[in-house]
Amino acid sequence: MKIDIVTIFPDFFDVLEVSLIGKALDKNLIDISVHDLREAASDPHRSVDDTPYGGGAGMVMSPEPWGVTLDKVLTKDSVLVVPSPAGRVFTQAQAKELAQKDHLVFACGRYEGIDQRVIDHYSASYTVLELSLGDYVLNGGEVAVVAMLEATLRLVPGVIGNPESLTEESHEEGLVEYPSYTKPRTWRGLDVPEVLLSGHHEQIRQWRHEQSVARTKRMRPDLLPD
Ligand code: JFE
Repeated sequence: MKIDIVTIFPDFFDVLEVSLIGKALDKNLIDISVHDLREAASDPHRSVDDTPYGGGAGMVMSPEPWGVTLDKVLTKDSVLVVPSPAGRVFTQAQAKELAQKDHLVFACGRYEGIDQRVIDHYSASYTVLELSLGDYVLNGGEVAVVAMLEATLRLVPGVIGNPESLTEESHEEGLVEYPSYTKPRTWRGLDVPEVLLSGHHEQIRQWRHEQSVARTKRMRPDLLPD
């Protein structure tokens, strides 16, 4: 999979060189290029923003540097992902879809966001996904892209060390995870639930499912059907 990221903070993506994604890069399973939007700025000050038409606080990212950069990076099979607090919420289902693509391009906005015509222009020729990480406001798209990439790339075959942990996750789809325990058997007076020490695999499977359902009801009732 090829990934291009456009940002005014290229250093932000140094974090992708560590852990799981770093190893996938070493194995050439994925190829990530980070592009500095300011290289497409035409003035000596390399400005990429301007005041908003209609007034209001803050600045808006100018369309021209985006046009210059995206025209170079996009190819016929690209999917353009634009993080935005106004986008659809990014989900595990979205991560699974993105993991199937050959080419992802991420456009990281800053300030109050990108001139809407950039999204409108590329939507005529490409799949453009405006995606939110959740219902809170970040200062820009970079943190959202790191999270979306981690969620997506761990689903690309070969990226994750133990693919069994992926199939196990999918068994309990629509529910939150059951609680996990490791040694020691007693810690600060708290015992590991007896059933997990029993060796009765069917009972363990059933207990974990019950825990998932109870936790989902308590923590994430929005995930359960009414
Ligand atoms: C950008 C900003 C105030 C945007 C009207 C680009 N889930 C999520 N939260 N925040 C973002 C995503 C996000 C994504 C891209 C971004 C925030 N900002 C800051 C500030 C209003 C904004 O949009 C700029």
